[in-house]
Amino acid sequence: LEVCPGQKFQIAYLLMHLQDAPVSTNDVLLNPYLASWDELIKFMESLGPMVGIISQEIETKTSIIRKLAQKEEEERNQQAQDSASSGAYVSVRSMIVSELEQGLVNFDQLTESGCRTLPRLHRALLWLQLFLHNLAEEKREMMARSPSELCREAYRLTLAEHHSWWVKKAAELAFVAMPDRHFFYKLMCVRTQAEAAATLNRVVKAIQKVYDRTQVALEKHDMLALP
Ligand code: 1Q0
Repeated sequence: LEVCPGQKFQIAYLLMHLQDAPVSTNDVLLNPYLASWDELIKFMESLGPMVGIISQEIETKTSIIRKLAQKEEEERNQQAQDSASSGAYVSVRSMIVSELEQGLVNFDQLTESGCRTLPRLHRALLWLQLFLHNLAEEKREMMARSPSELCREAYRLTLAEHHSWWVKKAAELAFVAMPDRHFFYKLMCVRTQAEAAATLNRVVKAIQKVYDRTQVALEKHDMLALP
């Protein structure tokens, strides 16, 4: 994918970060995972203040993991002279193992950990995948529907299940701010639905791989519903 001139959000960068994330046969690197979210924040920022609450929430969640990683790195640097040990927050699986060992994960009540934060981003990724998949659809019935409708529908089928009443209300407000199809075309530097579909389907595929691997890792440790 090529970079689109004059735009902050770059779908090419989003795709690049998503494709950089899978590592070994079943793991996901956290740096590119979080970088994907940074790129999505840029998209949200181009939509204006109505959706500021959402970009702020993503920022909060990514910062929690980054701060834990930083703290862990500082502690590791103080302890080990050999500096050969690699970080706990390199990948999803290394984070899970390390936080369990450190006793950072609480299955009964809310404590700030990477392991309870990741599933929040993970669920949002499922929403995004479904939304972009439907936005890519070239069938006439689907193309007749606005991004705003597609967004709402995808939300109700995925993320909404995990959200409180007031968060759902806030989400409904955000859907209204969703721009039309042409905004998305411009954003991706494409002109037709066929071109949009080609680009979006690459992103959807990349999300799928990241999502599936994260899902398996979280499921294995029973972490999908951490409080
Ligand atoms: C216009 C876009 C609409 C997006 C639809 C999702 C709406 C969600 C509304 C969320 C408001 C956030 C308030 C806080 C929620 C938290 O309670 C919740 C749980 O955390 P906790 O700590 O309370 O247990 N947090 C979350 O669920 C985190 C994830 C919420 C963010 C939803 C992700 C939105 C992603 C946006 C990227 C849009 C990209 C379009 C790309 C187009 C590419 C061509």
